[in-house]
Amino acid sequence: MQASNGVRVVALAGGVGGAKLAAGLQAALPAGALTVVVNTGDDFEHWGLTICPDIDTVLYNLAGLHNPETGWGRAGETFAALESMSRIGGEEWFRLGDRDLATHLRRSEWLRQGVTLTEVTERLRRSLGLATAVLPMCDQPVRTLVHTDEGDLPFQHYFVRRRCEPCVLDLSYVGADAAQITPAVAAALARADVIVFCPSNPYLSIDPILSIGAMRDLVQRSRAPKIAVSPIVGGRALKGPAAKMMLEMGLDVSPVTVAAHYADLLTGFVLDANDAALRERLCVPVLVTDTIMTDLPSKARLAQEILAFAADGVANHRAYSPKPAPLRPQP
Ligand code: FO1
Repeated sequence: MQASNGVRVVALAGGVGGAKLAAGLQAALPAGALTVVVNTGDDFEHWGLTICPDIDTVLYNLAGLHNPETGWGRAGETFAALESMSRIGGEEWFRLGDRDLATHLRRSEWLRQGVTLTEVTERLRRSLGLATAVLPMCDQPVRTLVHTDEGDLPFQHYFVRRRCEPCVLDLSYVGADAAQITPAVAAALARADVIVFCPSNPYLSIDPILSIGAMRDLVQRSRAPKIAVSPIVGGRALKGPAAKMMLEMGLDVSPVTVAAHYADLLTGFVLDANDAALRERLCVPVLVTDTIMTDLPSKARLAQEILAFAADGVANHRAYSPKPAPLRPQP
């Protein structure tokens, strides 16, 4: 679906930080201008259902249905099913609310009928009346496996059951080699005028997306400005284990590490004002601003600033090529 004035933005997102900026971009853009490509490495089978936390967190945030305290799950949620489930010996460590459960039941029913995850997500998006496109990174199952000092843990076991306490040694995205980029994602990237790397965990949310088929190449080859927003502010992650993991993996807990991690994919980087002094250490143009998103107006403001920063880059594209174009050999 194309927006009236033609601008098309693709956001790569996972987790609560990604969902927040997706909502901000939606508010800042014409209806239909935004496509969100979502991490599915956090997905898992639970209660006999296929749970897709990052897809649901994006859908709920875009629809304004999310729990504002946690960022995930539904606002005004009840947990009657969870209580009954635990009474009959069902697992209760992953808190599935009653409203949220309908999403998992309906998705699992469709998946069992052979409907692709992309089509399932499209149906859920339409049921919420959203104009923003929400695309899983792929239709094949990819599962983030966390290699820790306590052994290999499926993502949700690390993140929720063990509350991110084990020490992270490495990560694998099981199934990524066999997964293919979907036609919908390829088309969105091909026509993108701006690509935004949301302030998600680079290792848990963005890397799984980039690990799928030709994804990294398509992003790299895009002529669109590619802007990453630091998920690290003042030496810590605003939410989740990014800072703790970076320390455990021997990395500097710094936006500079994040920018270097994305390496040659970026044409611009967004630093929080707390980290303005790091500007000189980045090799791409930098926008320094308040990146803390507490409510919809702050999400929309950040999104507007990112889009203006990208537009400057488009206007003076030369200023954004991180390295000068190679000299053409003289004939
Ligand atoms: N995160 C938690 O810390 N505890 C939970 O019980 C929990 C339940 C949950 C249910 C549905 C859903 O969509 C997300 C849920 N999350 C929970 C968040 C989820 O683990 C993470 O948001 C992503 O997987 C990574 O950001």
